Amino acid sequence: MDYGARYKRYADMVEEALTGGIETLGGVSELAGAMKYSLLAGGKRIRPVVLLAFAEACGGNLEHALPFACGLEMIHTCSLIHDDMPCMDDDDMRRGRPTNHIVYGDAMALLAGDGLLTLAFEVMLEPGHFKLKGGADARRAAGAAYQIALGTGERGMTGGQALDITASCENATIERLTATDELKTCGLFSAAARAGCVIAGAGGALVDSAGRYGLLLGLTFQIVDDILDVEGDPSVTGKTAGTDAKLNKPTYMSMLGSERCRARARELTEQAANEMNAFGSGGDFLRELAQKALLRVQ
Ligand code: GRG
Repeated sequence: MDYGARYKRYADMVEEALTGGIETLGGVSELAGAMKYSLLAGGKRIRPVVLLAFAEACGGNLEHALPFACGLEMIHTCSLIHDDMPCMDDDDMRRGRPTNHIVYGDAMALLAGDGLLTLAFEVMLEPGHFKLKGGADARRAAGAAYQIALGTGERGMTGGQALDITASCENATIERLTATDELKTCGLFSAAARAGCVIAGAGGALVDSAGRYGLLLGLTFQIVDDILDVEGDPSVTGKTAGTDAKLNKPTYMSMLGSERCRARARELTEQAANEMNAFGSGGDFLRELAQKALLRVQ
């Protein structure tokens, strides 16, 4: 199967599972509507694709991995909803449609994020509640959920976001920016890679290589995101352009400029691809995925 077909196969599995499972909600219908609005708004589904690909590269079962892939996408969606709110980046477009708080109001958007964050752990630990088969060994499942919690919280994405909101062009250094993104954006990419290995029962050295791959891919991804914020076409990115400059936020673009950003992203992509050597030919898809992350700005 070629790269594109394989990406689509993983992304379709996730899309179908999210679409079927979200219908199990509805006890509080406005909240369920707000959660569904953002979760099923499209998106590349790259984090769950990475998780499923690592599970397969380690010889794991995709049905066992799917609840974790879905959970990760719910957490990512929560982070987008909260990131767009007026108290954070104050954005009005996301995934090609008005942001959650524009449609549902701030309070309901906050709760939609909370609902998705907690639903993620419910689905990972009790897949049947979300119409998924699951079936993973309980110790592996706890280990994968732990990796995802780690990448999400203060030691991961949430910690990175806290550094991000206190950053300004006045106190910016490239080291501080990198340290921020290693948590904020790389937290979930690393968690995806590590959790995919853990659910498949892979051991220490592979999990560590996967974690480094996730970190390098996450940094590449953030640099590309920064370039697109300046140069991207909103009809393609689905987001308003120029948000970072409006907020006077330090970014790779503001600090390095377009050419050096591209060179840095190419270097990181090479390093990420090298981490996949530990997985032999099982790592081919993920090697290509790292290279494709760059294509969005080439
Ligand atoms: C969820 C516990 C919890 C906390 C949230 C608000 C926040 C804390 C973190 C913000 C993290 C954030 C939005 C980082 C930016 C990462 C990024 C480059 C997002 C864009 O991801 P894509 O391009 O988007 O994968 P799609 O729409 O394709 O899914």
